[in-house]
Amino acid sequence: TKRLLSGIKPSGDLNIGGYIGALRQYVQMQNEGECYFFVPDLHAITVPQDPKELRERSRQIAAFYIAAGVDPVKNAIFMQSHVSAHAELGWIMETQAHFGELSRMTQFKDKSDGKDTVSSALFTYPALMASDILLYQTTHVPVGDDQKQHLELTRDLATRFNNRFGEVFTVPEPIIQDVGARVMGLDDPSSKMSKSNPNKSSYVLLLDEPSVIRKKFSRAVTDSDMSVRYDWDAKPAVSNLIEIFSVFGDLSIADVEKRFEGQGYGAFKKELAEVVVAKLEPIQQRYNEIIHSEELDNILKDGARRAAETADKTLRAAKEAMGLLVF
Ligand code: AQP
Repeated sequence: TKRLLSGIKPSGDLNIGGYIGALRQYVQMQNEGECYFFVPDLHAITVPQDPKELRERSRQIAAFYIAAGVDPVKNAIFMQSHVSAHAELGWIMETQAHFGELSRMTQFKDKSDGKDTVSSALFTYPALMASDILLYQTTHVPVGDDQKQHLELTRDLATRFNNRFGEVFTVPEPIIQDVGARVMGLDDPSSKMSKSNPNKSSYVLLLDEPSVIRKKFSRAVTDSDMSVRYDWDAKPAVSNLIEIFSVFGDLSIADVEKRFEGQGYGAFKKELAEVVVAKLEPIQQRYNEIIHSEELDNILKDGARRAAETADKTLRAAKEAMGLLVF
């Protein structure tokens, strides 16, 4: 059977990029195998976080997993920091990762670019991500375009470790989707829609109210050509909006183009806002029911217990293989 793992960092409020690239697939994933859905809070703290906000957002992300339809009975939903094996295997994977290969990670380059200081954990982040995946003997990892390189490194580290010390880890395969693999900012189609972007009009949040969603789409950048046509080279901003429409409106790219043939951007953006509002409404409703509930605490406690059962086994095997003393 397949083993799948995925998570969304509590580094900001969840937006439709994370929904398209991750969350919406979770419901489907749980029917395809044994799933681990975690909240990578240890990853979030590789950049400065306000403690109060981090605490709130960690709950929020977990609540969104459930609100989107993940079944907490069938799947483990947990906080990364509640399963200490992540940090421990993270250290072990750092001993296997090379400085040079970590230096080539484009996410590190992007995130450190122009900063006076960055944490050393931002640099070693991919080793921790490898441990997240490898602890559960994950066979498949759904990744957005931006995480492909990290997954490739995870595969290299797993293979390297296995070759040196014996078969401990499963080498995971990526699952990469075509549409929406990389949702771009509404203000700038050359940069990814990102939770930590300080420009609030660059994204639509999953918790945005309908009026805010309408306003954000009406202000989204387009181009001067006026035709709703899918062409990433010539029309990146419009192509990005077409992809968002395609996912939220459950239409193929071609059908979106056809529907707005001969119409300007005004009508397109208006309807785009409506399909997004409609899809988010039930998710927001369920979210509001559970966000402050004890049910959520219990799900996270139970999830951590179940996750640790699997993770601790792998950690022990890795330690033993390397020659760390194990009783
Ligand atoms: N814009 C996006 N398009 C497609 N997929 C996306 N994902 C995130 N943003 C987009 C996918 O969601 C999963 C969880 O991502 P994450 O939140 O853990 O990390 P991230 O990709 O670094 O997200 P952000 O929003 O850019 O956060 P910050 O700014 O804090 O780093 C991943 O599978 C990701 O591909």
